[in-house]
Amino acid sequence: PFLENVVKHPDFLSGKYNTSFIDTTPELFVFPKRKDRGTKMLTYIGNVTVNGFPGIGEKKKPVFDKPVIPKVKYTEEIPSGTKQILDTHGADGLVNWIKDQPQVLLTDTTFRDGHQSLLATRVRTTDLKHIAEPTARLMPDLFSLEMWGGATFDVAYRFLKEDPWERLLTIREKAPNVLLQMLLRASNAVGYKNYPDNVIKEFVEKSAFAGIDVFRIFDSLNWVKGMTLAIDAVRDNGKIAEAAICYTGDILDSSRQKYDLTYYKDLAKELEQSGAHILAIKDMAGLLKPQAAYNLISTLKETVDLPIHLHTHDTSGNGIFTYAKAIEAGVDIVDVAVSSMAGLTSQPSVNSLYHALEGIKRQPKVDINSIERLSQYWEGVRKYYADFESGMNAPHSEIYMHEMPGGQYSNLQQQAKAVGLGDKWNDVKEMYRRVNDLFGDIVKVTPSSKVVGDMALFMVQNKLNEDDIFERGETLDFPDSVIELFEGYLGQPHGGFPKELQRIILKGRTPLTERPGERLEPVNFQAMKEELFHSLGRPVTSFEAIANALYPKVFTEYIKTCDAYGDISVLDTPTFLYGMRLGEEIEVEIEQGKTLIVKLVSVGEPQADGTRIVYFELNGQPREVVIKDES
Ligand code: 3PY
Ligand code: ZN
Repeated sequence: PFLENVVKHPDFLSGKYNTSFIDTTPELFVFPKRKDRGTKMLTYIGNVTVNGFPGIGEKKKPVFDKPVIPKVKYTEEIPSGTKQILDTHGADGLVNWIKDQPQVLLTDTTFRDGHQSLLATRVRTTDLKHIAEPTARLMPDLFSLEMWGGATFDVAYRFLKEDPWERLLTIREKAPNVLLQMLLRASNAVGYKNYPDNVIKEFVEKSAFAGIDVFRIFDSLNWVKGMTLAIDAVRDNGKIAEAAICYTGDILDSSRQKYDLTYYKDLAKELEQSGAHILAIKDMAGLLKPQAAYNLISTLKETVDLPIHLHTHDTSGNGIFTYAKAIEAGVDIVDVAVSSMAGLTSQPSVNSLYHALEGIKRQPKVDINSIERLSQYWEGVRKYYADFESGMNAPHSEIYMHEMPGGQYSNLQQQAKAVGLGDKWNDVKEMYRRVNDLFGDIVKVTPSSKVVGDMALFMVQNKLNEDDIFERGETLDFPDSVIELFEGYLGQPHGGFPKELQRIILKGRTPLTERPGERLEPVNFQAMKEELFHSLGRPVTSFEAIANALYPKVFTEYIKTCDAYGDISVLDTPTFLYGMRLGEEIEVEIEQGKTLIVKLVSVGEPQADGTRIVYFELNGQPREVVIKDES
């Protein structure tokens, strides 16, 4: 504690003293933790038992059946797969291999977009970890496993209080045979705004180092200028740059000329010239109708010499039909999820696609019995997260009206609830579409979709319509994200911003027209690590420095939670989300071979200061923790 006081002293922090010994002997500064691991964990369990989990609230823990992990022979060698092709033949060798495959190839999105789209991205590493190796063994013919990026990075720190890098390293170890894929929002990395160029380069380098092979790169306005830096960074790391075009509008609707076939053809050519190894069509909202898929894929096959990877969401219920038409047109790879995590706002089901293509030459190579077993596991896991389901339980053809990305649906719904608009969800969806039109019909995908969502919430909450915006806009405090979009901080939309609206929102400020990354000061990672060293009192890894550069507030909160509760990623999901029932006993493996046995004995009545004493037994010994009752 004495040393800790010294290093936290203002004179010490201000650099008045020579502190270079910190860098050379960091081990001196690893301070003993004040509370032991057991007490910290009990504090977490006590807190969630008394106060509930954010987004769920105080709720008695349901009784769950343990998800059944399919039995596989762990002693046998894991069959080799696409990862070995990449490692042996390089990115170009892999591209040639894709082109030689007669069957359609598959990417399994269950570990990322599947749960991002169905369960507000809440699936925890522990539930992925248990099924990663069985997946690698039971689906060795996958093109890739999409398991990282998109919203998973932020949600891991913000809500799950776990380290997304750990997730990547763990899955890499358990699935050494398939390519691991992530979704990278180009200059927005895995965040919601543009970052300096060196942050993007550092992020790509460290993600590649930690195990990512395929980077699906998209720009939320389809602005190629915003994508090339990320494409180059991926290529420089010897990995696969899959450049994506976000599909919006409807090429079958001749009254919507803005996003027609020519628009897509031109973009595809530009991305090929920019160095893409694979072209992705990212139909993030599930707007690509079957015949549109046929027309688009056949045209693009004639336009570029790249393998084409199609991504859709099954919200309308037409996903399998869309894939069947795309496969007929020669698409190389499609994105699917394991059946019990498929359909609706998620990807189409791999199980269904397999059966749908029976008798067709391009039927994918999968063992249907194996994927049924994987699906049974996921059926069990999904129940844990029931409180994060969107409530959508049938196909929604209204998607063609509001055009909301599948990955946003359940998240925006949570956001609406959080600001008291839970009962106005239908109004929010309708307003979402009206905001799109107000903004000049833009591509809606993270983060541009978040801006449209923020504006829709703002308008519904303040009972505003389009006329109000034009008539009273000068007096309105628009959400920050809206101002940033119109300032050009997310790049430039096709056809430019609506000028009058831009003038109203910016209230006289001049918007950017160049690439925001060119303007932003590079992050000095070395200085940042030193600063973090001082504030955290321990050396930090490059992974942590990146997280801090991407979202400093979220990262700081995460560190605080770790200090208060220790590593809670080791808790089983029901306990993590609901705490414990009176009299319940659980086992927690805090490290390999070291297990704690925790029993909840009783929860005391509220005391005068608003706290309650929660009584546990830890390995048979009585323990109590004091919890502030927030109710
Ligand atoms: C994301 O960026 O997280 C998406 O899934 C966009 O569709
Ligand atoms: Zn998606």
